[in-house]
Amino acid sequence: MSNTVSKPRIKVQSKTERPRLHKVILVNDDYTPREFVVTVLKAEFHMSEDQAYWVMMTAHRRGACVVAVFARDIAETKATRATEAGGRKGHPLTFTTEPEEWAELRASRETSRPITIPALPSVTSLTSC
Ligand code: TYC
Repeated sequence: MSNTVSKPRIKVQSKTERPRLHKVILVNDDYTPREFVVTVLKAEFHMSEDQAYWVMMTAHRRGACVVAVFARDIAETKATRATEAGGRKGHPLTFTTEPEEWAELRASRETSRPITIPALPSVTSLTSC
């Protein structure tokens, strides 16, 4: 039998892990009608006509636009639902998701609720814009 006494390895977790926030991104294409994009944004993301129009136009002009920021699961579900809404009508409309570092920082200071940022100027940081 060995005389070696090994210390129990205990990892102390100092704080509760916060779910990573993800951006939902609207991607431009050449085929989906503008009015249809606006309709989907209003239905899936509860935007007003004006908000939806400007998000659609930003994606149209710049290639992509951040629609909103949510916890990862919600972002993925919404992006899938919105993309499928286009697919059902035969449109190539696409919503993607990606991690949002800035929103995580802000949420860690303020609240864990999702932050909706339609047509945020920081969209310029997107590689696709
Ligand atoms: N570019 C499309 C058109 O001219 C409209 C459109 C805008 C499509 C944004 C997708 O994410 C999009 N009909």
